[in-house]
Amino acid sequence: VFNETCDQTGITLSRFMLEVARANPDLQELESVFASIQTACKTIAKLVKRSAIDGMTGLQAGGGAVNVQGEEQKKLDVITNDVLKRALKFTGRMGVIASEEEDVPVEVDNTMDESYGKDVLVEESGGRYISVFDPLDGSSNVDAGIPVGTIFGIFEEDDDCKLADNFFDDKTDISEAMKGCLRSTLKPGNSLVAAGYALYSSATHFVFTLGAGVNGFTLDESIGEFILTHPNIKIPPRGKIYSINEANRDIWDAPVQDFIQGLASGNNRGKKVYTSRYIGSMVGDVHRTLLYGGVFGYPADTRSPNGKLRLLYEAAPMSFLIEQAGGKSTTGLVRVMDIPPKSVHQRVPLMLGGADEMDELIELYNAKADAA
Ligand code: P6P
Repeated sequence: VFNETCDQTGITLSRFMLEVARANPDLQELESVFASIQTACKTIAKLVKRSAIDGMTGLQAGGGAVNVQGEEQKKLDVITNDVLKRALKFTGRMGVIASEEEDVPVEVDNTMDESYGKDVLVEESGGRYISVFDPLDGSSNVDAGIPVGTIFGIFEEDDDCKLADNFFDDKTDISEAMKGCLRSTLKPGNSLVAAGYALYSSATHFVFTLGAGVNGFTLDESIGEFILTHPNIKIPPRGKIYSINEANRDIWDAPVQDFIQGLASGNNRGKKVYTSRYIGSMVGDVHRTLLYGGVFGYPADTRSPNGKLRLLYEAAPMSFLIEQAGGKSTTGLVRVMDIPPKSVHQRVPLMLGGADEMDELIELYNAKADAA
């Protein structure tokens, strides 16, 4: 609907989505999904900003709560997850949701090599969409005032999921139909119909794609509306910042070691000496990469052969955005968007950035594979 020629800067997100729905009738239902997601993100922004004042810093249940990742859950992890889950549920448009924070080990079946959440919300089969999300990525940074974010992806539901309205608790038997629903969440990034993030930082930003480019909005707190401030975002083919946890340098894949060394030394195709910026909060690091260019990654290493980031609700949505902005996202060997998840919480190595930079890295991986 909106492209380079028609500058709608200043339009609200709500109006933007109304125009999208008007121009694309098959996206009518997505408009109400986005209305609920933006409301949830405004609520989360307020919770994050007030966390120290409202005593919402620190660990859930005094440190007694652990999520499926084995990570200690923070109070904000739990409450932001509830905010987003509730917002999505009441759209009546969700068939299934899957969240980083929802899980109790529940064996679904032998083809799934990891557990699934008891709280997989299943509604009327009329719910057309499936959402996957990380409600507060980087939450361990909140107490230090470092930017954090919400990441989400939306899939179309397919005929795997035919359950009537139900909400699982840990006593509910997982039925065959439910297994179908859970399987329906396991889609590769190239099946996403929408993806985006909210960044809670010096301002609250909302950046998303519907598969026709990337648009960025900034929350005007004086009127409580997201305003279009970054229409039609394009990542530069090459930047001059790399963003990666260099503490792992000695255990990265060799091509990543060579690639990052080349950026830092100026020995790269762009002949530029890069600088390093890493805040340890994916949404902030990706947002800066998207706007300023350069490279972000959490590659495979000998300690974490699948990297650290989660495919379904971190890597794939962010990869969709980067590709829609003209960049690339790869494991080094394959396009992240092409990887079908085997489980909800599967990790994946991830390097994303400008097309020229990623081509250079991919060639280093190919050269290593050829030499093997
Ligand atoms: P490390 C936050 O915990 C997170 O999931 C991402 O937001 C971030 O990019 C990454 O982990 C940071 O991991 O090991 O560098 O602290």
